Amino acid sequence: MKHGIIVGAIIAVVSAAMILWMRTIQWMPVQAAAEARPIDWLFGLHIDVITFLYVLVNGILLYSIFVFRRKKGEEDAVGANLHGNTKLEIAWTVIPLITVLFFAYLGTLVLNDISAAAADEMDVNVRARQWSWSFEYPEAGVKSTELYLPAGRKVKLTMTSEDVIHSFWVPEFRVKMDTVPGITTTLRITPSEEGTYKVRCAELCGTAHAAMLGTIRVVSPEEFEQWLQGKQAPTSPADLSEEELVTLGASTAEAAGCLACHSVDGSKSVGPTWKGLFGSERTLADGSTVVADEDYIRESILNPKAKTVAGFPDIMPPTYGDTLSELDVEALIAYIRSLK
Ligand code: HEC
Ligand SMILES: [Cu+2]
Repeated sequence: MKHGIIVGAIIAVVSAAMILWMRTIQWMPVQAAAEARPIDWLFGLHIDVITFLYVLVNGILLYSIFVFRRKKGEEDAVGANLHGNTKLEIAWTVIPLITVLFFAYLGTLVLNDISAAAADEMDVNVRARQWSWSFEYPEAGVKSTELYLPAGRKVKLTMTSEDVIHSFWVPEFRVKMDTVPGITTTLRITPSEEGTYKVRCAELCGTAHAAMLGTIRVVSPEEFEQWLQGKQAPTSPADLSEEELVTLGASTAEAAGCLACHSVDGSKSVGPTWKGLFGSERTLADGSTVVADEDYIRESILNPKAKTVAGFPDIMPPTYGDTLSELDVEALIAYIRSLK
């Protein structure tokens, strides 16, 4: 009994001190979304409980090691033989069970809170692929490789993947959601701090997984509107000059993720460089050769399985026929043609 009171008092004092100390530690990056607050609150509560448990286990352990150690003259003594303690076992089963269930309940409340819909939320579609992100604002008809978001407005991200499972993760927003081929998943974010952040792929997805970063810019609502208007692309094909087509092709190549695998400066990458590609003679995997004219490049984009360049793996995504418009393809060809 005496020991129980002493060790109980030590644990109470030390765990209170450690919990206060732990609360001064900044574990997380800045909170840049409204969703970060309830998540961090719950995380902090976990840390409090974990700290208490750590002190409880180690406090009793250290107290026993020092207070009940073998003393001089006790060399031949034999310790008492104990056969379990039913009350103790019930206590250390029931108390943790209640604690865990309580945290599950809190977790459900927080999850419901952060995934709730808002009346004025903005829709953004997210596509992940090896190894890039692209974003589409369906109401405005705008596509982008950078995710621009107005501060203070809830966005609903509807996500999918074109190849393997990826995961959309922005540490500053705290939230994370897998993108899965064949189905759509949703995630809601209410950015609160203007600034630039990175979306990181959090699901190992192949060679360039670690480089699968996308830029997120949280800006004021006015700046967002301006950006959106500036991005509104021409929808009618063919009435662009060659120069405008090349510029559009360069941004399409970025937006469609081509540049994750193709360089434009002659350097080696996952796929062949585009520099000097147009008009050159290509050797294919089966040993035959073909001249890289417009039709060959169009086929390479829309049906990459048809011909494979010698020395490269046949891994170019076969989905561009579904996602690129005719204008996109024309612009890409013009861009590749311009890279002499
Ligand atoms: C995941 C990597 C990857 C992505 C993304 C990718 N490609 Fe490719 N691409 C390749 C590889 C690898 C080859 C060579 C093997 C083959 O021919 O299939 C290739 C071949 C090509 C060729 C033929 C090149 C040559 O040297 O003859 C063209 C043209 C091309 N890609 C255009 C594109 C365009 C345009 C996009 C974006 C819309 C794109 N690729 C996206 C990997 C990729
Ligand atoms: Cu990925």
